[in-house]
This record gives sequence, C-alpha cells and structure tokens, in this order.
Amino acid sequence: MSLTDVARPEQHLSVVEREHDKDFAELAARLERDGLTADTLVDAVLEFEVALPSWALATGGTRFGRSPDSGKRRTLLEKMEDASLVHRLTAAAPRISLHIPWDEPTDIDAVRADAARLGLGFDAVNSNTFQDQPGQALSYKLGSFSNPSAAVRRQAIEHHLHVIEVGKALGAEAITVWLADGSNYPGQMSLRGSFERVRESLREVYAAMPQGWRLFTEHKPYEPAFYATVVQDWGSSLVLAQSLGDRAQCLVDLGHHLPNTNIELVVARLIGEGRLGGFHFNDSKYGDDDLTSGSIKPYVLFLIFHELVLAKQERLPGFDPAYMIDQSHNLKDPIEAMLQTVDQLQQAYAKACLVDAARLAEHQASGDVIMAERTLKRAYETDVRPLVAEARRRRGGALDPVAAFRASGYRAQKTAERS
Ligand code: RM4
Ligand code: MN
Ligand code: MN
Repeated sequence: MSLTDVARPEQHLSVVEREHDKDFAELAARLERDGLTADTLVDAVLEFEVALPSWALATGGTRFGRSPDSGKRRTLLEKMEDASLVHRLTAAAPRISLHIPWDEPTDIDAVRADAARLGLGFDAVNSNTFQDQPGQALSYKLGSFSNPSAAVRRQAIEHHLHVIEVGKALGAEAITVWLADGSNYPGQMSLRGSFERVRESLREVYAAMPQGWRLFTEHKPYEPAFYATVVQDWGSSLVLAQSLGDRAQCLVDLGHHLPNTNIELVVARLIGEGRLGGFHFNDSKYGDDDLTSGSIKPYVLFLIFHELVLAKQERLPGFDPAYMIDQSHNLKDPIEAMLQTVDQLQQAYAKACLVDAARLAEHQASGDVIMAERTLKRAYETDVRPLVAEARRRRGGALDPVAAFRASGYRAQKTAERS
C-alpha cells in the first residue's frame, strides 16, 4: 500500500465525496451572498502550511507515567514516514521540526534522502539544554545559558552551534531556543545577572547563524522553574530579540502564558514590532498542557489567526512567521491527533480569511462596538469545514483526514512492520 493509496481509499471516498460536493455548493452560495468567492478562499486556505514536531509523533507521557506506544514509532525515519502521511492527508504539513538530540540524525545524507523521497522539508531545529544528556560533562541543573559557571555556558553554546550545523546540513533555516533556566526559590539566582548571561550567550549563537537564518526565542512563564524563569514572558523575549539583531524574533507557544493572558494581544504587539518569528500551536486549560489545537479555546485560536491574516493581507515588513505545532499526545494516537490539529488550524485560518477587514475597520472607526464584534462572529460562526475539505482535495489530500486514516489500515500495517 503506498501513501497515495492511504489518501484515497476508494470505498471511503464514494460516500463522503457526494455529501461533500453538496455541502461545498451550499457554502459557496452562502459565501457569495457576502460577496466572497469560494474558489478564492480555497486558494487562500492552501497558502497555510504548518510544521510537525518530531517529538510529538511518538506517544507522550506525563510526570506520572506513559501509556504503551502502540505503533512503536521510535526512529526518526518512522516519524518522518508518519509526518509525510499527515502531509499527504492534510496537504498542509510539508515540513518537520527536529529536536536535537532527541532526533539527532546519525546519517545526515540518509535522512536527507529519506526526506526527499517522502516529500518532506525541515523547519526550525530545536536545541535542548533543559535536560542533561547521557555522557554530558557538566550539568544544567542550575541553568544553561544563565549558569554562573562560564564552563557550563560554554557547553550550552557549543550545543547550539552543533544544532545549527545539523540544521544547515538538513536545509533548515531557523533555530528555536527554549530555555528551562530559572530558579525555584527567591535568592537562588540573580534576577538581572541571569538574564544578562542568557543575552550574552545568545549573541554568540546568533553570530554563528548562516545568512538567511533566524533565531527564535521561546518564552514560558514557569515549569520547570517555579519561582523565576529567565525568559518568562514575551517582554523578555522581545528584549532579547531586539538586543540580538534583525534576524532574532520571538516564538509564541500558545501554552506558555499565564491563565487568562490575552494571547492575540501579545501576537499583535509582536507583529507590530516586526518580531513575531513563529508559533508553537497547541491548546491548554491550565498551563503548558500541550493539548490538541482548538480543542479547548477555539475562539482564541480564531482571534489569533485574525491578527495573523490581517498582517499577511497588509504585507507588514518582517512578517513571515514559522508555523509549527508543539503538542504531547498521552491519550490520542499521535497521527490522528496531528490530523485533527492541522484540520483545526486550517479551519481557524479559513475563518480568519472570511473576516471583512474593511467593514471591521469602518465599525472600529465609527465606534460601533456591536457591529465590529458581529463582523468577527459572522466569520467565526461560519461552518468552513467544506471549504478546507475542498482545499485538501484539490491538493490530493483527504476530505476527512482522520476518517481516511482510519479506513487506510496504516496504523495496523505499521504496527506489524515496526514491532
Ligand atoms: C517546552 C517547550 C519547547 C518544547 C519542549 C519539549 O515546554 O514548549 O518548545 O520543545 O517543551
Ligand atoms: Mn513549545
Ligand atoms: Mn511547552
């Protein structure tokens, strides 16, 4: 069975396709009344692409345990095969983002060849100084870039230079730096000194990047540091980006905000300063929960995409965010969770494309609060499922990726092959 067959299992299509054609025609007529052309919107949806995280293609766990990994997806090749399938079914996930050393390629040429065969590219590479690795000389227990010891900082810098080399060899064009650095108790570290040390270490990493590369700093308010995280908020992240140079930008992980933070406002601020570098999509109820995008707060996701689509339409300078997913799947099959996630992102993006920006601006100018809100809600409350399904179909993907995946037998086949 080829991956193309998986995207088009015949018996599945015949029923679904007929119903889809009807739904799409109805939606197209409804959109026409609003002066929108369905075909133009399908093209717009097809412009959205998101990278899959290598680390989320294996079953995740919690501090308390792990459920058995049914598909035994352990090697990088297996993860790339799964990622490629997600792309074929969704037509929107053509790249994978690697975590080093979790997915350190042992043979770069072979990985490149596999990626080419599978039709995959590489998005930002991720460093990891948030855990000590086997055989590592010095511990990051008290921080990496922020560590008072110059030798520990040197080790962390060397790791980042290595990650850049790996990324260069794979054709990636960005590095994402998330630091666990921080303190659990008042007095444990110097609040100003630790930040300065991070800034100085990052300068060296920034200087080592090849032409055309970008460096993304990813903030997070707490965990594992429970008192003071060094890069805890978007303000700290922005200061770092501004200190480093034009090719340093901020990465927004949707789970890395304290409860009730207005994330779309954070996004708007970073866009306004030309410093929105990328996203880690996920959803959460309480903290860094890494749940499926759109599963808990779909309206927030839409409002974030509204800011993104506005910035794209306005062609703002420096606006070219790297869209990536960062999730952990403890309960769901990781492939199904990814299919569901990409679909949710496509839907949020499609809804944002429906917003009548000109009319919204008029209502804002005249102070018509109700009509301004209704303009957003009119887009948000539209059922865009036929639109994104049609977009996927036109690119050779599946109308309903999860259903197509289940009908394909891929999981059973891979479980047998990989055990
Ligand atoms: C962190 C952060 C990073 C991710 C690691 C696995 O909380 O979100 O982006 O790489 O988890
Ligand atoms: Mn993240
Ligand atoms: Mn996280």
